[in-house]
Amino acid sequence: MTTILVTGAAGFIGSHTVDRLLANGYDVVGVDNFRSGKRENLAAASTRSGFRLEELDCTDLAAMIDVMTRVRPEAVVHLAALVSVQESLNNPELNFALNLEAAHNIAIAAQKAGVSRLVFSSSAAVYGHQRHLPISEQASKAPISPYGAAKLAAEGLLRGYGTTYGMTVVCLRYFNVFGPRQDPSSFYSGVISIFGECFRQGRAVTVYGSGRQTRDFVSVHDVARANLLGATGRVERSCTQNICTGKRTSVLDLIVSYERLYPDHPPPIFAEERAGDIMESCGDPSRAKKTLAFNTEIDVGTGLRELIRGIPIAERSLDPRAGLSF
Ligand code: UD2
Repeated sequence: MTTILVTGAAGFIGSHTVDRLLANGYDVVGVDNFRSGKRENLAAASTRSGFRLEELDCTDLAAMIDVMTRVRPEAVVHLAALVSVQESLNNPELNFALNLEAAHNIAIAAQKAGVSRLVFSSSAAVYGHQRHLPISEQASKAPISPYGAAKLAAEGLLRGYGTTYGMTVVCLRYFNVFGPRQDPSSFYSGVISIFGECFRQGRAVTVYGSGRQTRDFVSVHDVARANLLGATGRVERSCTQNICTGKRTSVLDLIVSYERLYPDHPPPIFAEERAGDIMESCGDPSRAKKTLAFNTEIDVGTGLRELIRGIPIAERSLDPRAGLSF
């Protein structure tokens, strides 16, 4: 049986990735230290015989070497991270430890265990401000936050280690991921999860800046499928690609969508633009289509309906459809 090790397994993207891998017949060892991950995210996975959890911290190199050499997975999907641009500005040391040092540890441990494939959760934040949209992978990389800088540095580190040690490294630059299980509870949470909570509770949302800033919102179900393809698909050599829809949605567009469902909601409050905030973000998805045969299947409207009205799309998106190499 093929085993995949997933770090950050109890997190938002991690837990969907675990579910997806299990649904496609893989055994999964999940690693999480529960700093931001939640046990309830693994409720379904924990009932499956093919799943095991190791409560460990990726910043602990010895622990990573130990778990990798015990498990000897065919592939590793490294998702453990500090996920908030704002938190990286407030705590750059923690950002360095979780987003760069941990990546180094994972690569070293994976190499010692003879892992042949490593998938890395990079981010659109590596691009910083861009004039030309959609953003292709060749665009200049000019991060404007410690978060984006660490993700870019980790990509370089992992690609270099991959070449040195003969490991295929697949870097996936996620754009703005949203969907069920995204934690809405802090200032550091993703905008869709925060807005959803405010609208449900009848509280006004806060818009930072004009609200005309745009994002390429990609469903977590699609991202989990991209991770599956990155870990198990036919990939010839190390590669880096955007995981995005190619469509732009502004913060104000999001509010309009929510207001249709909650017509009597109080109007938004406008506040100062946030430091490190990118104005326009929209990715070019064509390379992922070529290298991973990956296309998004869920648009932002469908994803929002799932969140707001509880119309499930998870089951449909869990249908195994990937051309797998193991
Ligand atoms: C997201 C991801 C980050 C990274 C990046 C890639 C999260 C928490 N962060 O950062 O990990 O992958 O995308 O591009 O998912 N906003 C409001 N009101 C609110 C909250 C946010 O107006 O209550 C605005 C915010 O100022 C920004 C936009 O919404 O312009 C998106 O903010 P975000 O925190 O959801 O995500 P971002 O793009 O900073």
